[in-house]
Amino acid sequence: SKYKYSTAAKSIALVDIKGKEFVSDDYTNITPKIISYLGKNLHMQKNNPLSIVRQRIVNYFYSSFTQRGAPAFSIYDNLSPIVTTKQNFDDLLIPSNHPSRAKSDCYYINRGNLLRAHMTAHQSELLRSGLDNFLMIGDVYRRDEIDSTHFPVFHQVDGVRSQRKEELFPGQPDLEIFEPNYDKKNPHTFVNSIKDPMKQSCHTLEATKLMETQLKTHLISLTQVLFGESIKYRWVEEYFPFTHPSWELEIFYDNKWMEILGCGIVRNEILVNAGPTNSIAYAFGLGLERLAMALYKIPDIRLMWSTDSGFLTQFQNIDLNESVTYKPVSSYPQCINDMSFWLPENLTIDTFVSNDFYDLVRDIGGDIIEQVRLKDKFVHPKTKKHSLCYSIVYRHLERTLTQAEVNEVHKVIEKAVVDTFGVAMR
Ligand code: FA5
Ligand code: MG
Repeated sequence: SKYKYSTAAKSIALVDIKGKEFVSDDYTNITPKIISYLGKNLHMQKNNPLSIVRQRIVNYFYSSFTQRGAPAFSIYDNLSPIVTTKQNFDDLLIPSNHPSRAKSDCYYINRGNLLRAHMTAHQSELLRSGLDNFLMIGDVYRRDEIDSTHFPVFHQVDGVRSQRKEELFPGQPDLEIFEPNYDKKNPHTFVNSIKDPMKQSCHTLEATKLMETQLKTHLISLTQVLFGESIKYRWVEEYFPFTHPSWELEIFYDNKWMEILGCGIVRNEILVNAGPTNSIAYAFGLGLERLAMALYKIPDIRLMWSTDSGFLTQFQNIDLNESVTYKPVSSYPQCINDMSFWLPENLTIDTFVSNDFYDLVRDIGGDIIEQVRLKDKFVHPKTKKHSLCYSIVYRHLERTLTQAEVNEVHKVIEKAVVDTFGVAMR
């Protein structure tokens, strides 16, 4: 059977990722399945919708911002997804107890290294190398739920645009980026607060407001270039540890609001730690899958990974700005099998880590897993034993699965769940 699973593989001492070896520890939770996605670079594959959207975004920034006739933005689309916790979190002022660092949310190689959870992980190093306007494009990895808009690997375009006083306020020498008590020569002596919802304490209101206007104008015109002038959108206030103030942009698609990006004014501490002490910057991060799904009406995020010609030819040699509506190759039937189990004494329905369960299901079933949903939780009134029931939805995107084949996979998953979590099947 091709659906084999060995729990022994979890205790390997060395993790080999694309020929590079890492020593594993109590944080290691990266799986062979996830490692197999590294280097696929869908955002660079010619006929992949993600690559078409990437190209359109790059073109927008290339044509909208030039310096002496040359593009003002540099593009980084080939940075290794293996990053340190310093890059992914510390450099971005993400506190050590922040939930986004949890083992249940990230793919850790070991305590010090992980697969980047966002492209913002590269922001500080690129600022440190002296760049002021740049885009970072690549694959990001997150442990998450399983449904039509979530996949553990997706793609982001992150950007930074920085300006000095003369660039932000040309011909207005009396307008300042910084409040008078901020000393550019000794920026570390200034304690920058984000208590004021309008701005960081080091920045003037004029500079913050002008940056906010530019940021929002640029991202809305990008959205209109992609979806047309009539696209419905709204801004939502947000919080990110690395920007202040911060927002998210939502577009109205398929009768609901869908978040497409997060953005804000870069925390001055990040700029100062990386070098620049006299500029202000905005940053944003947007998801390529969500844009491609909305643009081409692609109903399932797994299709981005399709190597089926029925999918790829629909995007072959199309004009970049051509409007394409994905036509389902055909829809194969689903098989839904339930799995109920009693938790061992050391676990409760609240401490059981569902992302661990989802990963195991995906590790074994691979891409035929369409969705996993929690169907029922139950505490036995007498024995006080805890029980969970999940529905696993199986569907192959390119052929019909037989119930016998699904049952076989389902059994292998059951056995692995018993071995891994110490549960008892009901
Ligand atoms: C971030 O990742 C921030 N790093 C973005 C940012 C950059 C903010 C710079 C400020 C400055 P967030 O987790 O909201 O934020 O993800 C950003 C975008 O990625 C989302 O708006 C969405 O378009 C996409 N995204 C996030 N999670 C998923 C997912 N599970 N599947 C598909 N797309 C996703
Ligand atoms: Mg968000």
